[in-house]
Amino acid sequence: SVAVEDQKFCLKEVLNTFKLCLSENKEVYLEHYVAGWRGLIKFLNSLGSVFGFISKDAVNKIQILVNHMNDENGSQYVTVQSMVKYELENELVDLTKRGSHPESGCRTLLRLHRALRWLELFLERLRTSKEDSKTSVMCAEAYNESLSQHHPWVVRKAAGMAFCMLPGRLSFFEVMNVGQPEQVVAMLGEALPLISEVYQITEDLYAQHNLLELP
Ligand code: 1PZ
Repeated sequence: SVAVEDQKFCLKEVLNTFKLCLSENKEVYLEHYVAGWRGLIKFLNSLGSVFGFISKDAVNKIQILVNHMNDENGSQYVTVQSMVKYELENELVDLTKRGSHPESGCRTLLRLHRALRWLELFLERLRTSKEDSKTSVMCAEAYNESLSQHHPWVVRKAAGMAFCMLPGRLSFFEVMNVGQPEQVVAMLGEALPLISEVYQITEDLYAQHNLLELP
């Protein structure tokens, strides 16, 4: 039926949306960036309700960005580059401490951007994993190397507990719905450079404008 067809979910399509993210002159389209995250969240939700507190925060962040894209200044929110320029020129970003712009596009996207680094590290581990590798360990290592540095103790604790609930490597590959493990590995090999490039371009842009520590 149509309903079942709708639920069919393939991680390959999601990771491919990161291909659409980059414009010819290497700007990052917010529309596709957000679409990529939507797909990842759908995937996360399919892993179980223990990940609800994670997806809830991500959904929240995405909604903030979508609201910016849909409001009267939406034309300034076409790419990450135009968003940064617009918000900085119009003093719409809290630069050193939280103030009148707690939901700036810049600080909101930064949270997703940091999570994208986790994703990159995690997927790279998954790609090169052995049959007996544990997803929970790969996930925790990737987290400790990236996102955890920006999280308080309580969040790190909760995240660590959630990681233990991840399905094993083979079931995890199955949920990705890409095919045999070899096909998953091949797909990851294709998708990872795209994700890395989007990450690096955003990272350089934020570094250039001193935005990497936005409150
Ligand atoms: C497959 C297993 C999924 C593990 C995902 C690893 C990320 C763990 C993150 C746990 C944190 C969630 C609770 C929210 C924390 C927020 O405080 C922070 C900072 O935002 P602020 O408080 O400054 O507004 N939010 C984030 O760091 C964004 C986290 C987004 C995580 C998205 C994960 C999507 C996973 C896709 C899976 C394929």
